[in-house]
Amino acid sequence: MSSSRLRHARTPGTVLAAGALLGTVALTGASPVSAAAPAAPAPPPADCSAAYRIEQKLDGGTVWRMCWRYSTDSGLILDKVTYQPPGERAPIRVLNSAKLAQIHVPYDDGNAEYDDLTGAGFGWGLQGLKPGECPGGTITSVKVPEVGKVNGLCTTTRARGHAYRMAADEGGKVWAAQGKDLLVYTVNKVGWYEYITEWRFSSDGTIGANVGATGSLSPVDYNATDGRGWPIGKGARDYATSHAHNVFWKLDFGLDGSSKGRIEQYDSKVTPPARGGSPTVKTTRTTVTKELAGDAKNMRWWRVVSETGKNKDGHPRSYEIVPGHTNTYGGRPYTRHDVYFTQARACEQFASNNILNCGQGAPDSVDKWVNGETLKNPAVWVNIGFHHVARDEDQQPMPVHWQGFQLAPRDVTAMNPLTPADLAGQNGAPRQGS
Ligand SMILES: [Cu+2]
Repeated sequence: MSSSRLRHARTPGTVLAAGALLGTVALTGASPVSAAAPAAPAPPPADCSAAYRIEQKLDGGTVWRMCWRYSTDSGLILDKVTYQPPGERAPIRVLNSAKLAQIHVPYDDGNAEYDDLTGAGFGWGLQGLKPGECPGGTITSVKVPEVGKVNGLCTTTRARGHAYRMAADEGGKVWAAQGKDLLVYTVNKVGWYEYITEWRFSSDGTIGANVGATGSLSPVDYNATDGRGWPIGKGARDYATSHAHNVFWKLDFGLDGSSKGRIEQYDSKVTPPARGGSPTVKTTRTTVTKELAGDAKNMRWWRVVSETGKNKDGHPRSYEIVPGHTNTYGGRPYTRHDVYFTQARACEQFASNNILNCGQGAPDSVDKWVNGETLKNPAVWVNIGFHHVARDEDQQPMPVHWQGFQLAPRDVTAMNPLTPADLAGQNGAPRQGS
């Protein structure tokens, strides 16, 4: 944002914070009927002490478990994320680790460019939250090096509307359920901007990762009379400089407890009818065997497939990457692509301005790490960009602008994990006629 922005020495390494015990959040409202499950053995506790454990039972009986930690380089980090839908005897590991991997903010006039995580003090800017900012939830104290304890981690639940609805063919019965999400979030202030880092875990197995930008426009960037900004004050005055927020996340999948995974890319080609008739669509699967810088495209998607775990239908478990709206920023090699799959290396943690030591002369951005290695333990990098052309409404404070993506379960369970007991037999082609 400006040279007056907080600058900190590069401080690699992660510091565990001491926090208050996180209780599970009380649930209100009726839960839908869940599929009858045999009495399951008590799951092993997550591999972290109680102070860093998050566990939440949601509608239908789905339980999410994870460990959290806090780093002044990355902010909030979630580890050992497991999903246990009703009917599963044990938690299913989804992610070994998930976190932000950079927020790159270049201004349109070329006069400023920031790496908010590793170059502008994101992690030190953790904000304290009042109970009203974490409705119905628990605020946990986070120890931030050089800053002290901050009541900065919110864990709560939020209604998301219908989980499903289905009317019976006859008899008027309706199966319907209302869903609830577990939300885990922090707010970090960088200069005048404030970023809400939000993780959302749904009872149907979906994970949402979003960053919400709010706070204030940079007060030193109101000089865009060169056509690269927007007038925010009265008349033709106070042109706020346009800029981009390129947000990167890094995901280390651990499906069914293994960091080995296979990446698949799917593309569908639509052929309009030559004469009469109907359009047809052909979908092809490409296994991504080597590191890839991938570009989002209409009717293209990727999934991370477990090499070990299968659901009860015998299908390999996987998670699909579902990007939200993005402005792909062509200005830097690392912002040019929407997703990167790299063979995991411990020193490769930030999409740009990587502050860890990968050896003498080693490149420090994710695009360079895509160099032909065979993908066996893929690290998944998601880049969602927002080109911010300011508007009058951005004062004051700036309304929250969200950008992010989802991870959707694909064959993790053999059926809808929330299937009511009386529909549990409807797996596969339905019975025809009567
Ligand atoms: Cu902005």
